[in-house]
Amino acid sequence: MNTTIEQLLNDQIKYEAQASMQYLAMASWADANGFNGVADFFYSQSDEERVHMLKLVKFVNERSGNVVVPALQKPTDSFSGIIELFEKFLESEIFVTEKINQVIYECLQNKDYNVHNFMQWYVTEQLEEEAMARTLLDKLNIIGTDKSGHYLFDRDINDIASSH
Ligand code: OFO
Repeated sequence: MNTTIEQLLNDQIKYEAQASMQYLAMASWADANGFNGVADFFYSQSDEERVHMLKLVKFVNERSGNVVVPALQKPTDSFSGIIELFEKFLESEIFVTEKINQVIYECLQNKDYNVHNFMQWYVTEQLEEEAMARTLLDKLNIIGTDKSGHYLFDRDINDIASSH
């Protein structure tokens, strides 16, 4: 495997791991602040990002590349409210999409169609996740700071997410 691509895939392992830990911190904050639906949503997002990370680890190993399990930054764990949680969620997904696009770009430059093909799964996944993050943030922006609206959002979030 080309060393640039190998490095980018290792970077991507780190971004997926970082997203997993960030969503875990968000789930835990929501749990501690009485938003049980939001907590379940982020616990499961955290699990999904870990799966994304593992898929990359296994792929790099299958291709006889060298996986470097990364050190991570401490995630943000204090938030002003659930709107900030979802702003952060969208921001994180946009960041990951940009990084995936960078991997795709390098694959094309290096004519590595195998990795390019593998990365298509991430492209599709990111489209869905970004769309879901935007939908949820749009709903919250409509609700604004209304507490009963936040109560209903928390109650309904997993239905909204699963029907997305
Ligand atoms: Fe949603 O970040 Fe993984 O791919």
